[in-house]
Amino acid sequence: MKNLELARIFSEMADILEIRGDNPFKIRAYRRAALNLEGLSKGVETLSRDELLEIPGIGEELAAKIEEYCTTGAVHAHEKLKGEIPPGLLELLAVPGLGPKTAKLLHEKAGVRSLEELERAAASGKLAGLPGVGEKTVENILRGVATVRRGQERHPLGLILPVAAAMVEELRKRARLGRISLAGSIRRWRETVKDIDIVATSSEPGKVMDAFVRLPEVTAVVMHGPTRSSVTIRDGVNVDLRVVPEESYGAALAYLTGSKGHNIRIRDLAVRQGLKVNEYGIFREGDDTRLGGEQEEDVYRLLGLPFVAPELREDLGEVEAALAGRLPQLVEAGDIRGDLHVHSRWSDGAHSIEEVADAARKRGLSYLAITDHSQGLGVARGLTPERLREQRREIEALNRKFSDFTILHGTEMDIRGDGSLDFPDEVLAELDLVVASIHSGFRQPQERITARICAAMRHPYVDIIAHPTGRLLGERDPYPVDLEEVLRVARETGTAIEINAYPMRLDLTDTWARRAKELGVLLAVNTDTHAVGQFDTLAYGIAVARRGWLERDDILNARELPELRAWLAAKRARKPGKGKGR
Ligand code: DGT
Ligand code: CA
Ligand code: ZN
Repeated sequence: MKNLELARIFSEMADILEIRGDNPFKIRAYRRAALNLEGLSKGVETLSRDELLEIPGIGEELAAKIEEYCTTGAVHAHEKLKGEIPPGLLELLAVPGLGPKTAKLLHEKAGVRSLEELERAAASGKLAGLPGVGEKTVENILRGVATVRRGQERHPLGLILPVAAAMVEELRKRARLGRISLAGSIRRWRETVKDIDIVATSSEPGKVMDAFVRLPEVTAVVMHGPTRSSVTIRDGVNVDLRVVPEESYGAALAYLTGSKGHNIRIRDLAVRQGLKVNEYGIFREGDDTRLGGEQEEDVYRLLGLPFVAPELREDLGEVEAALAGRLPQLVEAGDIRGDLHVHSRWSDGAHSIEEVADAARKRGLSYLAITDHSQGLGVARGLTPERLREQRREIEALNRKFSDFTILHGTEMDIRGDGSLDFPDEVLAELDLVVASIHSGFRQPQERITARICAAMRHPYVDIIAHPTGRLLGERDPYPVDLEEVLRVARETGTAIEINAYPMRLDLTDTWARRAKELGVLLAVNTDTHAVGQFDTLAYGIAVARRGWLERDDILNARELPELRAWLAAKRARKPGKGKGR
């Protein structure tokens, strides 16, 4: 499917011609051709010369360029044009409000050849005074450059998914939609995403496009086409929407969900079976008979594969596993029975134990562990052994009130800087469950931090290691820790490792979760809730587990309470260094 690639080439040619101040008719012709290629429902590579000429805006000259691209993979005139301007000049066009005319001016009058030079020139006052460039324009340029920079970064899924879901909901209200879904890395639940991809069906694609570019979140319209549009929302995040025919929806959803690597594997597999899979459907090679594509399941079924969950589609062995009938039965949010890392007002949480328990019960959980911070963590109002005993009495009283819910009494015990534990054994012995984690000494060398965590795991009372790398996405790098060694000792000591569901943490990562399973280490998916709304972040932790190929049996808190209690009792009874990890 070469339509979009060609559209990009033609629109880039128009940009370059405009920067050079070329013939406006020629420029408009390229833009028009690009737009029409975007909206085309058939691949240009399948069209004859006569059929190409039927596309609005495509004459002999452009048709020849299309054919040239289909056979050689490049358009000579495009390559030639690109060679005639400084390569950095095109990236200026990504700045909102900065068109080819201004780019030309900036280049000729201020010698600007790249985004970086633009920023420097604007900041140094070099731009003010250029014809038509006032103080306001300079301000806008600087703000625009910052937006582009941010747009080039990846964004934590936890910040983007809620916005994306809200846009989908709003669009549903404002336009007549058939089916609609998020696609791309968001649908695969990658921990960070570059942009938001949406695919939909509608009998009125034009009206959907109009509604889309007018959504309240939109700060700039990058492209407004008949079936595809692209906008920028706050922080420079890009949102792409495609409306496809009903019969292509499943194929388009599969294509746009990706990943690119997964798509390539699927396409190769199809070719070997005499089939063709693209964003329009699944076809028989040769006579192009349509075999399916309305449902995403069609893609996999027609290749003889079981459905592959979006979270697995990273070309990390899922195609081989599907072929061999060995895909994992992935854990689901509904499998989780309880949460083993929860804070209350007793330390740094916002709600009482009762409020927290009510919220958990309303979400269908049957138990939770209150794990407030330990005494050493003054900033988080950590509990002394005396306060911990008081807390136990409150929990016992609450448990007497419930018939269908149980509160376990735990702690999130600090592993101190010197590797010692924050509570003595006799205090830990009174608790149902001990979560241990690091809150200080992040700058210690890797051996030291690894040794602290491993020493804690060798302690018979420690059940779970929480947020094992301490990272905060986009804010704080992980502390140096040898996770392979941590997992090895977790296996040896039968300690569970946490997948922290808080979307800015999400440590363990998906790849390490998968490694943990490989090594036979049990995982716990916990929300680390500090306010009751945070229970809803469980989905992010489950996504990490699923991306790590985990099944229900790999998750400690997917067990019913009696099995969990049995596991906890067995953990305490273990002789150090003996036995199986799970
Ligand atoms: P991101 O946006 O970097 O977080 O990750 P994705 O996977 O959402 O990537 P994106 O937005 O560039 O593209 C969305 C999907 O479109 C991608 O997952 C697969 C499909 N796609 C994009 N480019 C290609 C391509 O060149 N070949 C194939 N086969 N698929 C592609
Ligand atoms: Ca994307
Ligand atoms: Zn915590």
